[in-house]
Amino acid sequence: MALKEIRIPDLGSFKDVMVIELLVQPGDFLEVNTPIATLETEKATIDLPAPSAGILKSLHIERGAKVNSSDLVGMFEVDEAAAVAEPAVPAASVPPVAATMRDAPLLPEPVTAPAPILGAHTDLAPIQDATVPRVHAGPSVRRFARELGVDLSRVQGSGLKSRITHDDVKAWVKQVFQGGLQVAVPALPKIPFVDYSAFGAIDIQPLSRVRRISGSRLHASWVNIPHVTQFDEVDITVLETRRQALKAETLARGIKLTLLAFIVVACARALKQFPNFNASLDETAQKLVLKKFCHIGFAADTPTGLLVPVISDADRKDLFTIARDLTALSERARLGKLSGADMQGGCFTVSSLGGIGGTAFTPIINAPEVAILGVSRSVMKPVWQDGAFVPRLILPLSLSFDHRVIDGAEGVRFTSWLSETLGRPEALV
Ligand code: CAO
Repeated sequence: MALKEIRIPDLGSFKDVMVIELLVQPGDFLEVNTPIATLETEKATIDLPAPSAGILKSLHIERGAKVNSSDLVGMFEVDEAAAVAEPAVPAASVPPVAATMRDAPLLPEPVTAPAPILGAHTDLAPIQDATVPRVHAGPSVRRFARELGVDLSRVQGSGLKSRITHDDVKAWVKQVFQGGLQVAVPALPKIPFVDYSAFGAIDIQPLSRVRRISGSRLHASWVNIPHVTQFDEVDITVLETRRQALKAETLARGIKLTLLAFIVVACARALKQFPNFNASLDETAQKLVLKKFCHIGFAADTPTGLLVPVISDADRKDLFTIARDLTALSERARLGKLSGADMQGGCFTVSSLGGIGGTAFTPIINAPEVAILGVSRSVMKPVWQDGAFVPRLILPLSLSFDHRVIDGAEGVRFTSWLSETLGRPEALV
């Protein structure tokens, strides 16, 4: 047995190279090429391999230390007889560390370049290119992860500068085996609860069931769907004149002909023209589900909270049938008498706040639908026509859509088409 020094190999022009991970400890038996530590320059990370087999007696470097060529790494005990009998590595096959580092690609930020390790397996699964630039781990950690089939992009690094260490990989695997690992989704920051009773009198009310359910659905839609809202204005002067003219007659038939009925008819036709608006995104299969039916939901403000009853087959019903459905469903919603079936299968939603007020708003998509039309209060506005300002009744529209499915151009084509259609109400009656 002989005590031998392990020293940092020639690092070429690299100075003060950081030790980012220690992979062994005194007392460990090292095979030839066992990685002892991972070093990092601004260009690459590389493992420092054991020059021959033996027992590590002492370590003279620590994590975070800066090292240079020929610095003492540690002492290890070598069985010289065995080493002579079985020369582990032909000296010529050991590249100087500096050469490997020079070969590493020059990339911004601390980047891990896969460096060759002597004796490394050649039958390992290739590293997924897409994950390489994103994870920070030394070559031996990468090799270890590949041997275990661990996707390093899912492992949280606890090492220096968030490097992934061997222990992180082991802990991840352990978690998987214990069944405690959920898909790593970055948690949303929590809003801290403030106890307002410390500042004055308060009242506490439990959330209604409807509010709890709609709240979590709205939240899911808001955080999962990239919303875009397109605003537009529609001249409904002619439509409103027509509606007023029909009102008495329809009332006599027990039908309340509201503006919303015209809008639902126009939307049903728009969905035929723009089938992407009558779709749902199957994210898992990366497919679009296009519906050949047309059920339109409308937001109803009820004492217990927001409900969305659905008018089935709106594309096959005339204006008056839709007006009747709207009245009946709104009434049932307010009385809390909607059945589950009354609120299912919607393809598109209209949210009208026009009876209350407002100039515009950004409605949240009723997922898994891909678009929702917000309607605000119509107002008389001066519009420039044929060389003069004329009073016109203008209805503001706010169309929110899922940008993964619908592009901005298609969004504005949809609102323009709606605008034109509502401007010519004869076609809707
Ligand atoms: N501009 C101006 N006035 C309007 C209007 C508009 N866009 N829409 C309705 N009005 C006025 C009309 O004067 C109407 O009366 P007439 O039809 O007799 O003229 C009056 O408001 C009442 O309308 P309504 O509310 O009875 O009927 P509706 O069809 O417009 O709406 C319903 C029905 C159920 C959609 C509505 O009552 C409702 O609940 N709206 C709230 C929706 C909501 O909360 N959306 C937000 C969801 S996201 O938080």
